[in-house]
Formats: sequence, C-alpha cells, structure tokens
Amino acid sequence: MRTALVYHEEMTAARLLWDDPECEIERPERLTAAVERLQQGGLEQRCLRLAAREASEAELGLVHSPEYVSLVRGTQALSTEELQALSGQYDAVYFHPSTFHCARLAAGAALQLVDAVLTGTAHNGLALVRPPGHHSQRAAANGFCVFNNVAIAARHAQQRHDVRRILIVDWDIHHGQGIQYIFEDDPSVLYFSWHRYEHGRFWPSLRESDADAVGLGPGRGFTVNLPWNQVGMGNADYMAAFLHVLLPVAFEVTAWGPGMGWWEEHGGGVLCLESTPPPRWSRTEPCGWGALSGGASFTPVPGSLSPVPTWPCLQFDPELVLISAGFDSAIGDPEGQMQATPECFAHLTRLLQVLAGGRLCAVLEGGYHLESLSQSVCMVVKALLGDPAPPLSGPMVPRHSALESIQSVRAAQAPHWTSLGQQEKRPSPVSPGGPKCQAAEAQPSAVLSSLLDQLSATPPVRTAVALTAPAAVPVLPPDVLRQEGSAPQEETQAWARLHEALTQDTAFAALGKVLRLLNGILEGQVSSGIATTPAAAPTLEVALRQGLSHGAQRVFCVALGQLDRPPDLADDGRTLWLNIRGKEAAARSTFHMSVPLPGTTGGFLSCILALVLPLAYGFQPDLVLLALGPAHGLQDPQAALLAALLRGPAGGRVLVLVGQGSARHLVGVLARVLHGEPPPSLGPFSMASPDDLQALAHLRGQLEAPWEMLRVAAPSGVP
Ligand code: X5A
Ligand code: ZN
Repeated sequence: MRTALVYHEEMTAARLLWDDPECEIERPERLTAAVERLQQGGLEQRCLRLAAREASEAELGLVHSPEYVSLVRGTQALSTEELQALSGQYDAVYFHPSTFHCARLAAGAALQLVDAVLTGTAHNGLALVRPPGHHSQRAAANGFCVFNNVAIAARHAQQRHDVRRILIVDWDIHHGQGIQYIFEDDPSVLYFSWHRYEHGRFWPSLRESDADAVGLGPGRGFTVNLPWNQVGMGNADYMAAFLHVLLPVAFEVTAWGPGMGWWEEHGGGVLCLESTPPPRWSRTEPCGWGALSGGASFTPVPGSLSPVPTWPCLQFDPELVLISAGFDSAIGDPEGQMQATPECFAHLTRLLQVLAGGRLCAVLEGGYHLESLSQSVCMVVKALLGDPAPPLSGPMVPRHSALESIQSVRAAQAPHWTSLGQQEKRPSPVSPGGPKCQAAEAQPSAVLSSLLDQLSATPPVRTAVALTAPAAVPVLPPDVLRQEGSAPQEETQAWARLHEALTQDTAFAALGKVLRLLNGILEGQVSSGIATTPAAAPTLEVALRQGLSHGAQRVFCVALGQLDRPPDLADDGRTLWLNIRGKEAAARSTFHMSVPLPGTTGGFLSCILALVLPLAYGFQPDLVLLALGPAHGLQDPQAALLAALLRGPAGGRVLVLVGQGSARHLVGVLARVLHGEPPPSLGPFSMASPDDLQALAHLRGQLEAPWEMLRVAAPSGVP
C-alpha cells in the first residue's frame, strides 16, 4: 500500500493577529503537532512524502467566483486593522497576510493528493492542511475556511481524471454546509456529513443541516445529513452510523449517475436519457422485489419511456472517496465534546477502504485538541498504510439519541435508497430525550495516554499463508509469509485425538500448520493468516479451542457452509458462533446463531453490514476465525469483502480456514485483502431479495436486545 502524505510547512504561517476567542483554536501548532507525531511514530517515513503546491486561480475557480478569489488575493496587502475589518464580514473567519498563500497550498495539497491517487502514484493518502475548507462557499469564507479544498478536489477529479461518481465523507464534527451547497443538486457527488446539531442550537445552526435535507432536484438523496442531537457520541455511535447509514448508501450510490443510465420521471414512466447500462432503480419509488421480476431483461433505449421499476442490478464501485477529515469529532475536542477515541478513525478508514478500489483521499479539516488530533491522524495513516487497527475501547452500545438520529436519517433517505427502504415499523419513543444510563464519560487525558503505546505495537508479520498442497501455490503479494513449519508433533497429536478425521495424513499435516499459524497470531508475531485444510470442521473446532485456551478472551467464529458448532462447546459467552449457510435464520442462544446464505449479492452485503459487523463490533473479540467449509457458496469477491471487513473488530487478528475444494485462486484473493489490499469489485449485483431481508429482520428482532449494535432505531417506549 503506497500512502501519500501531502504537506507544506508554509501552511503554518497564517495565524490570528488579534483577540478572538472563537477563532483562536485554529492555530499553526495543529499541523506541527500532527506531523511531529507522525514522525515519532515512524509513520511519516513509511509514506510517500509530497510537498504541497499552490492551486492555480483557475483551479480555485472550479468552485469559487472570480470576485471572491480576487478579494482573498487582495488580503495579502492589507494592514492588520483592514484584515480584522474584512474578517468581521464573515462568520468565524480570520485573515492573515499569508492566508491567500496558505489557502492556495491547502487546496493545492488536496489536488496533489487526488492526482497521486488517480494516476496510480499512490493508492491512498492524507493531506495535512490549513486553513480547512468544508465551510467555505462559492463567494464566502466561513468557519475558519477560505477555499473549499475537498470540493475543489472533487471537481478536479471529475474534470481532469474522468472520474464521475465521488463519495465525500465528512466526519468533521461541524456540518460542511459549504460542500453541501456546492453539490446539493448534483447526483455525481454524494455528500455524507454527521455533525453536532443539538436540534439546531449548535453552530452553524442551519435548518439545512438536519436529516430531512436530502439534496435538490436530480441531487435528491445525494446529500445525507446525520445530525447528532446530544454531545458525548462515541465509538459505538460512529460505527453504527457507518454500518447502518453511510455504507448501505455508499454501496448503492454507484448504482447510477451520469453515464450510467440517466432517468427522469414523466407521468407514469421514466425517460431514459442516456443508455449506458445498467440503469438504476426509480429514484422516487424504490420498488419491491416482486415488481422487478419482469424487469430484468429490459434494455434501455435513449429517449424511450419505460415503466417504473426498471432493473434489479446495481453496479458496485464508486470511483473515488474523499474524506473531509476533521478530528474535532474525537475525544477531548473543545468544539465537538464527543467521546470517540483515536482508534475509531482507523476503523472508519478501514470501512471506507473497501469502496472505490481503495482510492481514498483524506484531507484535514478541523481538530483542535492537539493530542487527540495527532493521535487520530496517526490512526488514519496507519489504516491507510494497511496496519491492523487497534480494537475499539469502551462499551459498544449506541446511545439512545444516536439511534434516534440514525432512525430519522434512514427514514428521510428511504425514498431515495433501496437499501434503506425497509423501515422498521415501530412507534417513536414517547419523549424525545431521556437516554438510558450510559457508561461513565471517559477522561480524555487517560484515554489518550494509554493509547500511545498501541501506536507502535504491530506484529512483525502482517500476513502468513499455510498451505496443505504445495503444488497449489496461489499468486501472493511479495511480503506475505509462506509458512512451512508446523507446531510440535506432540501438540498436534494431542489435538488430533479430538477427531478421527484429523489423524489422516494430510489433515494431520494441515492441523500442525494451522496450530503453528494460530500460535503466531496469539503470540503477536503474525497479524493474520490463511490455512487450507481437508478437514475444515474439526480443524475449526481445534483452532477455536486452542484460541480460547491460549490467551483469547473472546473468539468470533464465522462459519460458512456445512460447519456446525461443536455441540459440547460451552455457551459461556466466550465464543460467538455465526453460521452462514443454507438453513433458516435462527438464534439458538445469544452466542449461537445462523442465517441462510443470501441469494443475492445485495443480500450478502446487507448481511455483512446489518448483521456480521454489528455483532463483531458488539462482541469485541480478540480473535476472529473465518471458515469457508464445504458448499460455502461464496464468490471470490464476496469472500474477499467479508475477510477485509473482518480485519476490523479484533485488532486485525484473523485466521481464515479454507476447506479443500475451494479454488487456490481464492487463497490468493484472501491473502491480498488480509494484507491490506482493497477487495475486488463485486461487479453489477442484485439488491437483497425479500427472503434475504426477511431473514435479517427476523434475527435483528431476536437479537437486538443483547446486541445493541444491531439496532437501526431507538427502542420504543420510555427509554
Ligand atoms: C473547520 C472547522 C469550525 C468553525 C467553528 C466556529 N470549523 N465556531 O472545524
Ligand atoms: Zn469542524
């Protein structure tokens, strides 16, 4: 993974020259602290360092009016008094004689980053910039922002690199209303923002920051606002927002857009304006599965009317993801007053890395607590470099208020997104406030100091592969370790006694290798591994028992295909067993459940986002076992996506067991994603079928009391 780091020291030149309590937090030390911490952590050295260039005035003109650009240019020659007077004309802005230069470097850094990623010089990257950008508008500075760095980068990517569909994820704690205004009627850019809102009381206190602002005209559904109505949101709330709002939409966004079939409603039908298939669903009325059965063979003809609905296929693959990466959403920040810890940003990054072939460009926005900011920046860079993300700390229980927000944005977006269309029918709570007892607030200083050591604790080997049949060697990335050795004979023999099948020659040999690999993972020498075995079920059982007896407190087992949970395994809360296979959806206990293998790729995606990952993050395992047993039924890209996302919950400790009969190609694909490469595209896919959704809804109903990460709405009744 080559990660670009774009920076220029001269961006520290601008600073506040007079007294202004609102603006004083935006200071040069924000950049120097973050860069220093990256150097201390040895992370800067691992990146491709690029010096920021200035954006040209033509490039600024992609977003800003010429008059506004000249006005900012003119500030270079103003006296302090004149600068202060001009600053007063905007909301929460200060100008300095070097502001124009810094702001051009900030926009230019975002452009450099996008150029590096879209030309293949880098896979992903981060631009550390100031001033920030997301509040700035076509002809106005706002909220410390002068030029809209991310918006300019998005337009540039579209015009210079022929990228069409762009996802902008704004995890800064303020609403980037500037980005929203610039793209509000444009369906080629999907803008997601969460922000401290407090029912409109928090700056910038705009009506259009609420969840019901969804975009205008053809851009309806392409603005996704998630307002937080209380402070104190933490890791569970942020993860829930990504799993239950952003990612379902992000996977679906790619379904259409300019160049992919462009539709307009006319009376009783839709008019196809462009013909490049696959066309999209009707935008105003996402349809049920039943209505689609006849539509699959429909071929769009430009200028022709077709009945709504049209086509059940969706095309996975956004082309670029831009992150408005503000860290005032992290613990300790005076603006956000939130509780998310720095490693949460590694997990958010990890989730986004499965989109757009990993083409991820993060551009700094806010973040005013220097320690929290620096650590969060390090976490994002670690994730971009492919390092495992430290496990999330704290209770993984979303707050009542967070669930209310998630519920309201899902409801507001349901008309525009098929995957959010299935609203749970439940009464809203009687009183809007009154969250139930939450965990005590974490102390920022304690959290931040204990996290420091984790920055360097990364196993020396990231990925190892242990194969039974040496002839079937897949193509592997160069630094994936080929593990030839086995556990000591006695250890293997002791475990092999458990099952007749394990005493067979090849199964026994495979078991020895699996144990060796697993011990490497448990002892912290190896992060993740893949092993093949002719006896998947008993080998999985041994791996589980060995994990539990050698240091793992909790093990999450995801078993695909014919792999039953060992009946005599203690149901003591240390193992969470999820079977994904042909039979019906059932929760046998809080820690033992099964769901049918979805019949569609859309259903499989929903299964991962709505079930597997909420369970995994809620359980907080220290080891994940993913087993692909007989008749697992997964296509390579599906297996790769699952494995990539399962790197998150247990600090990257994943052991994948692949039963014999799976193509060796699969082993190569899995090794690459465990190693940090983005999973291959899912290709065009069908949305979840009613059966798929039914199974998920059934399980959610049974399980959301113990597993609160499954919730997509606040529990009804008085909380
Ligand atoms: C980029 C950013 C915040 C402005 C706050 C004004 N701006 N009270 O975080
Ligand atoms: Zn901010």
